[in-house]
Amino acid sequence: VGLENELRAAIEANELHLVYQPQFDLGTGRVIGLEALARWNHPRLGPIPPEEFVPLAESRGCIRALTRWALSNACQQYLSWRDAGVLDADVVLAVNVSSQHARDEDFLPMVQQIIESLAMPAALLELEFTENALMLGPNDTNPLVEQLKDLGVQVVIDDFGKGYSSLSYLTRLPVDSLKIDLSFLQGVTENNRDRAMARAIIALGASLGLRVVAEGVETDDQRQFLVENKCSFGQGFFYAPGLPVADCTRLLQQSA
Ligand code: G
Ligand code: G
Ligand code: MN
Ligand code: NA
Repeated sequence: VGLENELRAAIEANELHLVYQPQFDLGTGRVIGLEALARWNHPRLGPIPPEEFVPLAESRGCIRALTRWALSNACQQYLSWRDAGVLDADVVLAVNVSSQHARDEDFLPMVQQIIESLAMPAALLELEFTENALMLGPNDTNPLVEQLKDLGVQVVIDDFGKGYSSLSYLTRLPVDSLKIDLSFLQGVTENNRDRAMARAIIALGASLGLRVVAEGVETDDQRQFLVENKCSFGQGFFYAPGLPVADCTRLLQQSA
């Protein structure tokens, strides 16, 4: 009767759903991406946050089921938006991936099977990993990144700056983009140190040729700071939180 059994059943019963947080070009306001975020509305307990049910799935052996569900669901929704003509051709779909999959031999074939069976354009799919997941030892990077690149999908480092890994691994990982952890943006309009740190991370990503996305853009001042410092992309409550499908459709129609 534990929550873990309920989670497995909930995945099968479609009790979970995805919301989509749009990512924007901070200069033009154009939508450039959509990040799928899982939600569980428990019939008795109410909403259970992913910070609770993702670790539960990880410890109870149902993380593959959760990831398979999230990835295929998100791709299907993305393709239906494309078919409806509400997405520009270069809008990407971002899906969060548990760090457990960084060492999971079944993960790569699972991704391949899902994108092939749904005819999802691989280049428009971004998989987000935390930096700790991609770092094996001080000198070893995860071969999964190369394998995913060979499949044609984009690999993104999520929550960048929050982990414990050394910066040198970044130069060895063929990732496509960095998402700056939202903690770095929090103080940029008040505090010189936070500003210096945020600028350094943006410059680091840019100098490595990576696409840099700021997370947690909550104010127009933060947006302006980013634009002035050449961070072109961001997401956050200033624009929109994770939106249910109907609300996201409306936003996409309005910005099309
Ligand atoms: O959406 P929210 O800010 O509540 O997300 C909280 C955390 O849960 C974030 O770290 C996010 O990456 C993670 N998360 C959300 N959806 C998924 C998912 O489908 N799979 C995994 N592995 N993590 C997710
Ligand atoms: O770890 P990841 O980046 O995947 O987590 C995304 C989480 O960040 C989502 O749960 C979302 O609710 C949250 N989030 C998105 N935008 C903002 C924001 O502007 N401010 C804050 N505090 N949280 C945000
Ligand atoms: Mn994320
Ligand atoms: Na993040």
